[in-house]
Amino acid sequence: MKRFLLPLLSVLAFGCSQNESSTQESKEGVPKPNILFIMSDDHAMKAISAYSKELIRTPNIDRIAQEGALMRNAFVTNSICAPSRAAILTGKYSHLNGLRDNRDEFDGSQMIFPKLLKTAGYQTYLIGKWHLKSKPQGFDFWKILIDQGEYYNPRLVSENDTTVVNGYTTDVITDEGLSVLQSRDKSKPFVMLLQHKAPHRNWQPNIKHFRLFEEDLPIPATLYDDYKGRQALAEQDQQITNMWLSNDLKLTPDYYEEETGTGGAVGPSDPESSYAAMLNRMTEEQRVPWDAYYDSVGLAFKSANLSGKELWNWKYQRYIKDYLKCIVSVDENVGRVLDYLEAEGLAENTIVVYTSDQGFYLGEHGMYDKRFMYEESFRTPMLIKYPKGIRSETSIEELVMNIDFAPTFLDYAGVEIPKEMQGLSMRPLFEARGERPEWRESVYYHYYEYPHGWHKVKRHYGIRNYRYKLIHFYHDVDTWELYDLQQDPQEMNNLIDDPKYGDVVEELKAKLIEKQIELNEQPEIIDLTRGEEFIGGDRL
Ligand code: SGN
Ligand code: CA
Repeated sequence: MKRFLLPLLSVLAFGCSQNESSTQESKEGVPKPNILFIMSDDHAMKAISAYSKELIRTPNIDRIAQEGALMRNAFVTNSICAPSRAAILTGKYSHLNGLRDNRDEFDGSQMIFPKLLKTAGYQTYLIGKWHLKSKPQGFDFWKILIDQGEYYNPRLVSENDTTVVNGYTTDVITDEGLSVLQSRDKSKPFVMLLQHKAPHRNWQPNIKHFRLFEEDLPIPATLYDDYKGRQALAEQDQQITNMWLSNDLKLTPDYYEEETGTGGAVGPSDPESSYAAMLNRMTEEQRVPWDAYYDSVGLAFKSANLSGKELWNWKYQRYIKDYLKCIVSVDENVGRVLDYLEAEGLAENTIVVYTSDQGFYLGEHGMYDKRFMYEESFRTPMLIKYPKGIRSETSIEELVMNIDFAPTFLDYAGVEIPKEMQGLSMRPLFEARGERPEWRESVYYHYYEYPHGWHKVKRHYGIRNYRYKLIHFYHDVDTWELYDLQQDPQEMNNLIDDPKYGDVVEELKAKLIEKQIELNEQPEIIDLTRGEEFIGGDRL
């Protein structure tokens, strides 16, 4: 794959502001940009109004696209938390950075972009969710949640101590980030990873947002999908019907006879105790309004006495409303950070990214969670602004990936992109005028967390180009799926056995092998004709 070497001075075309406080300059005399990488957890594109106005308004997140670029086709390499974070840091796929699923521990000794920026004179900061198990390396300062973290009064760990900070986590993480920026060494450029817990399961909103979204929200067209022709989809355990009344939907046992779902857990689980423990974390001041609100929800639920499809719809509405309320808080806090950059005169020379570790199902195919290579979780939101280098209201259609962040940041910082990075700098896409630069024509995907992970999503890998998607599910199944995304954007019709598409399948299988070879996915042990025997990239 071609890497783009850019005329470094082209950034000058956008002019330089006088009031920048980063004095460190690249060799060419251009001030190195600051980098503020804001990532939330499980934020679906459909829940950002720059992409879709169907569910929510996110004016602050949208500002990033208005003042910069909206990436319309952004994908992850492996749609789950820790693997996605490792891919972003290293610019490499899971099979090369060694972190395939949430059970793995990140090898922190390897090359990651913050380390390279640190060597180039940057101050490097990490605040918020980390989830990589090993201690962060390459940061001048870090303060992180433990594992998934808590929504209220989170424990925050730094090099020297662990503290419990009172407040709502999205606010707390932002407060921490802003206070670090305020006390930074102003003679150096900075890179900060500001990583929210929200809107991850179990979607606990901030008290001040309880009363939002009182009206019911639209039901997705594929909520009642029958999974015909898609075996792996039929065998997953991440259906909204299987959510817990307690820990997901926030009813105390006073309001129901018995739990109605599996929650997608592997092995024994006790959602009622988890919910009780979560409530016990709260202060009296938080708990009183919490109980008042969710008791009213519980009472209404009890008197409605729902079952079947009505119960299903009720679960969907409960879920989506809490999820969106969590996003309102993320959006407000993105606004605080953007305002801070402006007030400090930093906005001009700071690259600001908003993204998520992956997409999420908001009822599509009847599901929540992520993991599948279907569009809703394979895609991720990506908005990038950099007034000096990216024009406002830019819309990019090329297939970009989360492994492209690292090379992009290095490129803008004037740091050489290591050959081992598999992503591409997105800078040529931003600087293109008229003719489009050469770019990848397809994206490769590989998911591994089965059978040991939550939600029973089978292992699979596949390839997607602008028109088609080919997926192979393996391990205890051996099934292939083909989608024509132009005809069937919701991926309801698996065309793998349709003779009309025989040539397309053959061509995509060849491209898939080509991709695996190009990405060093141990092609010599990948046998595409067999499922159970497949061991490429599998350590188990
Ligand atoms: C938790 C969730 C799962 C979720 C995983 C991974 N269960 O285990 O639903 O898939 O995290 O999420 S919960 O009941 O504990 O919330 S990830 O974003 O970290 O990959
Ligand atoms: Ca996640």
